[in-house]
Amino acid sequence: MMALLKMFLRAFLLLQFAMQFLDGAEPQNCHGGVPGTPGHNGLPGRDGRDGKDGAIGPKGEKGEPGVNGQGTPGKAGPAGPTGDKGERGPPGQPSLPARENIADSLKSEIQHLNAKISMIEKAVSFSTFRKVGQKYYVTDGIEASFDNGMKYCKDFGGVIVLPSTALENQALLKVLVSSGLSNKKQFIRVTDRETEGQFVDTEGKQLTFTNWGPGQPDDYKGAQDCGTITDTGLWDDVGCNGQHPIICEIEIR
Ligand SMILES: [Ca+2]
Repeated sequence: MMALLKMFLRAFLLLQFAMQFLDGAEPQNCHGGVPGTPGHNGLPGRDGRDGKDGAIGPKGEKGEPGVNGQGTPGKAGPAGPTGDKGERGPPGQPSLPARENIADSLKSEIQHLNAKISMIEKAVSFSTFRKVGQKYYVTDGIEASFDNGMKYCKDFGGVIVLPSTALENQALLKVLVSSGLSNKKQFIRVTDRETEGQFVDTEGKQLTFTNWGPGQPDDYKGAQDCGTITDTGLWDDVGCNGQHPIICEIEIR
């Protein structure tokens, strides 16, 4: 039995040797042992380096226009209508120069008021006075010639009275009556000494109002160049050197 097994084994080895020889393989070392079973596959190697950039590809197709794209701003449109005026803002603080101006203005106003008070004090110092608009008609019943009457009134900052409206003429008549001098004609500031028949005021200005009585001015006896007012309110020309009560008008500004 053992002999049979040895023979079988020897035959097997011979057969394998012959097959290797026939396959062209190098003859194994006669002294080598039986080849082992093939090993397992090894692990995958590392990734290689990146390759070079490839060639530029063909140009892509033109894209479609965007939907919400915003263009460049257009030109400014015309100005709109003017808005409503806003409410008045609170008053600002005046600047220093403005405050100085206000101070100067107040100073000037005080001086003006002082002068005005002084004029009023003079006006009301007369026994008869009446406020007519911006003027005071005043009298103490002093009688004088036309020229002296002018000087007298000037001392009080005034002139001989001259009504320039029917209303003022009426006011003057009231003074004439209340002063108790209605039985006498009072001088009014009109004269025709420069040009006979042309009555003007003492500054040579044309009269804007006259109230001559019937037939007046008549230049009676060629010696009547100054005007007076009678107790009816009508005017009459008389001699300038006659003595007549003087009523002054003092303008308060
Ligand atoms: Ca006359």
